[in-house]
Amino acid sequence: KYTPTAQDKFTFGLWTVGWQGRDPFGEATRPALDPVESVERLAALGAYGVTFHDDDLIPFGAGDAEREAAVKRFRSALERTGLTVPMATTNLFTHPVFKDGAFTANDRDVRRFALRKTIRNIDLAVELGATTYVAWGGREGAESGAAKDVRVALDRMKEAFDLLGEYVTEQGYDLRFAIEPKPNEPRGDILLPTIGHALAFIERLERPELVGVNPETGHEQMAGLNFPHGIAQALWAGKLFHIDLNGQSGIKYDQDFRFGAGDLRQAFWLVDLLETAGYEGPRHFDFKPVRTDGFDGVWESAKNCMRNYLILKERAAAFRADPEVGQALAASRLDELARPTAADGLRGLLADTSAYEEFDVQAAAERSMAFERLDQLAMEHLLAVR
Ligand code: 3MF
Ligand code: MG
Ligand code: MG
Ligand code: MG
Repeated sequence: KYTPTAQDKFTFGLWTVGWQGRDPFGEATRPALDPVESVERLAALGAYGVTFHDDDLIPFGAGDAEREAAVKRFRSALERTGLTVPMATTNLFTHPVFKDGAFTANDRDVRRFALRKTIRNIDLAVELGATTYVAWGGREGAESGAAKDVRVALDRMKEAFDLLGEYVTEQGYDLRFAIEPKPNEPRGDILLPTIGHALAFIERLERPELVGVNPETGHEQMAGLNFPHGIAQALWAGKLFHIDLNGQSGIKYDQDFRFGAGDLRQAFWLVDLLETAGYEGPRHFDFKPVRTDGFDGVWESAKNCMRNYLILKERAAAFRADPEVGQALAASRLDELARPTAADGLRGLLADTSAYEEFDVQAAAERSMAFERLDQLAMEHLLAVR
């Protein structure tokens, strides 16, 4: 019943199941995974696709022969399994050369290298069929005040996306960019820290239509924000190009739990939103299998990212289909929210004495919104007791 199919469009980063468990305090607890094995196992679990950073597939600094061999093996695994590559991205954070960032590093030569590294992987991404290119500015930030002139750094960030937009346009690529916001970690503070910052930035670019967002559950929640609300605003702006699903318990380090762990209620509302708002992109998991577990836990958690999504999809659909929920929604006047406030225009509003002069403020203030009943119904559907 909760078995995924290709229609569900579940995708995983190679770096997720491939995470070896290295953290700031401890060494790897698992050996490296061959990308070919990841492709095969994810396909067997019912995934639709895989995504990668250039360095997940081709070791940083590899020569042309090594690069070609790695791509060839990967491509044949994709062909064998039918897995797709809807998205790819660049690692601009692991190598020490990126210690002060990439597109906004103070050093100009590092910025030029970062752009060339990105463009090189864009070519590969397009060859493999990707239509979305994610950009997470992991090291674009600072730990101290004078170290980064943020306004100037944003000029450089804009310059980078303008150049990348020019490149894909000139090449005639069918590829759009998705900026992934994150408030902090690994930098003390990262530029474009939330969905809202990224949306505002995109509008300043030369080709805003080519750039959207790739929000991650845990990243918004690290800032104490409501993830479904952020996703709703991205959808409203027509900018939800991609999404990173995972789990996070409150304002802490980036926990990257499997989807469904962490804030379960936000996960429920998120699935309800994605499934009803017409989002058609991949359901991409960016999680880290806990470092306490061996490969048993890696494949168990990958399977359960998808299973939890499908369980929540069923629970959200049951909530929406319940006639009592329909009544509760009406009692809470969601239908009224959907009505324009002044279809009669400004003139109508100003002429309407019932809107102000004769408005019964007291009566309106006393009306219950009846939200408690509505939320309890949601909770009981989530807990499957209805
Ligand atoms: C870090 C992340 C990144 C991005 C990845 C894809 C390593 O917190 O979420 O994962 O998702 O770089 O752009
Ligand atoms: Mg992350
Ligand atoms: Mg995360
Ligand atoms: Mg991510």
